[in-house]
Amino acid sequence: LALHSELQHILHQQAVTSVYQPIISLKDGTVFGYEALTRGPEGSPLQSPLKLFAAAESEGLLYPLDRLARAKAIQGALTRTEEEMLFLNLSAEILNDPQFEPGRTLELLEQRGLTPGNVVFEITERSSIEDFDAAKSILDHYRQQGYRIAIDDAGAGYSSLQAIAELQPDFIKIDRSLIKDIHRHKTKEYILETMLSFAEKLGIHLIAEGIESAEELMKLTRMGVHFGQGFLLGRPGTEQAQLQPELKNY
Ligand code: G
Ligand code: G
Ligand code: MN
Ligand code: NA
Repeated sequence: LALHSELQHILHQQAVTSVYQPIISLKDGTVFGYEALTRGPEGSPLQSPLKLFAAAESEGLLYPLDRLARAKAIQGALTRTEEEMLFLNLSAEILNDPQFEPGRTLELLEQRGLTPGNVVFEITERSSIEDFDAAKSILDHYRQQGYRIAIDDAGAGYSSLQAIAELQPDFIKIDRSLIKDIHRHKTKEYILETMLSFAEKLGIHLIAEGIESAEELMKLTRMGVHFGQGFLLGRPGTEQAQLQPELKNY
């Protein structure tokens, strides 16, 4: 009950904010785009997005929270140029929302001078997609409108490589559990090599998540991973100035 009223309060006050974490091209160190990460109000038990979205789901308020979070993410986006991409997390459950149509998204993007071509929807692989065929046709529909698709947290969830291939994503984001200390674990390296070759054959770009050390960054760059994200390259924040010194020297 307390959670429910906290959520309703958050929705009513539109009290969520977005922080943005850069996604960097490992070839030349340039900013490829930003992932928007939603936060509840400071001091709230629902400040963490994991708690916020879990509560919304169990309280039957996922759809309105998702719409609010996406609107805030677009309004505050750091993405400034035609080339920079805005990565938006999408709960797989949202693909069942009859009201989830990109119409409003499009309007908000246009207000910011952005287009669907600037947007990558990240679908998490952690929870298996229940109605796979329905999800696929919705994603195909978005792709036709110019949006791009990423499979989030890949390697940590349930989707088979076959399922990933069928969704035909533009990007696969490799879960940070696979990236952690990759320079010291041969099995992680072999798994990533396999995913790289798989992705290359299908024309998919890989994004390594959770890069925290220079050793990891060097290894991933040498292996030919296209893009990277993580505390080493930039923490979630609201300013371009968030970029860490490591990156400026990179
Ligand atoms: O920022 P970080 O702490 O904590 O985010 C934790 C998780 O919350 C991540 O897995 C991220 O995908 C998810 N998350 C963050 N913002 C959103 C959002 O706007 N929508 C959805 N569905 N998930 C989000
Ligand atoms: O998965 P979600 O979209 O899955 O992933 C975003 C989450 O990962 C956020 O909670 C963000 O704060 C966190 N994150 C981003 N970079 C790093 C990192 O280098 N290390 C760790 N531990 N977490 C990170
Ligand atoms: Mn994500
Ligand atoms: Na992720």
